Amino acid sequence: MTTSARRRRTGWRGLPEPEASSYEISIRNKSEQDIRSLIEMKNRVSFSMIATVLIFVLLFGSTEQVYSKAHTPEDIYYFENFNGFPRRRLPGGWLHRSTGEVKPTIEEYGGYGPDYRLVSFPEVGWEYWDCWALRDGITASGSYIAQIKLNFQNSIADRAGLTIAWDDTVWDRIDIQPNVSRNDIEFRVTYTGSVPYNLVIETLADITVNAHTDYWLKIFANDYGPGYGVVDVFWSTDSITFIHVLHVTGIPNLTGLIGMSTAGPSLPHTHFDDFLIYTPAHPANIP
Ligand SMILES: [Ca+2]
Repeated sequence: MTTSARRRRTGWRGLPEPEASSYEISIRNKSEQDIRSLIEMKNRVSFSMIATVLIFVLLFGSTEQVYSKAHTPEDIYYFENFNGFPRRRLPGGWLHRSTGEVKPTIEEYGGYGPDYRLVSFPEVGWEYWDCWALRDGITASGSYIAQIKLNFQNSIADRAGLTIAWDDTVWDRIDIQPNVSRNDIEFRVTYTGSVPYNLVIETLADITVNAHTDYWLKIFANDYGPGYGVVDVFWSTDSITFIHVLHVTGIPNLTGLIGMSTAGPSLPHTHFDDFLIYTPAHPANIP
């Protein structure tokens, strides 16, 4: 756990409590709204659980007291807009990995100054130089959410998206990457361990992927034991309304680092921004 990853006590819906800094509050509110909208979208929190929590609230007066009495583990909540990193370099605190010589760097796009900074992965044609930038120090496991904003700068190219469950010793991973030429989201498991598994990828919706268009890719991960991981993949054009695109079961492992990546014979020049990891102390809040 690094210092930049913030641990917080939870509110009654498993969302992070406010902090003093207005800068962080503005970011937090955006993400909280985002998380809340998705949680509401899935809407599988049982009424009985809500009723139980409300009873506790009434009994003890505040959620802070409820959870401090119960010694509940804290959330991990991490949001990164990359605005604080210097240009032309890899962002600090991120692991860079590539099967070739691809280097993502911080760039400014659409204007000048920190507000326009993002992570840019370069275009590489016909080399199979897959590339990853992984947030170091946050090993997600159990139930968690990850989200990235991405914008393809090439219309004829391959894949860019999220990578989860990264094992840095063997590069085992799950790459969840929209393909800008094929108009779909590819879900690829690279696993060298001994756990038997039966991966089933169910496509629930068709999508269109255009270049020079902002998209948000979000995943819900739920680990029901070795070989029984489940990931649901969502896609949005406005960060508010998400389409449920993939339901994947039989995943061997969901524990590991999370980051962004490009892949394929033709690596797309891709802009990534607004990266989010959220692991709630109360996984029941994640459907
Ligand atoms: Ca940014």
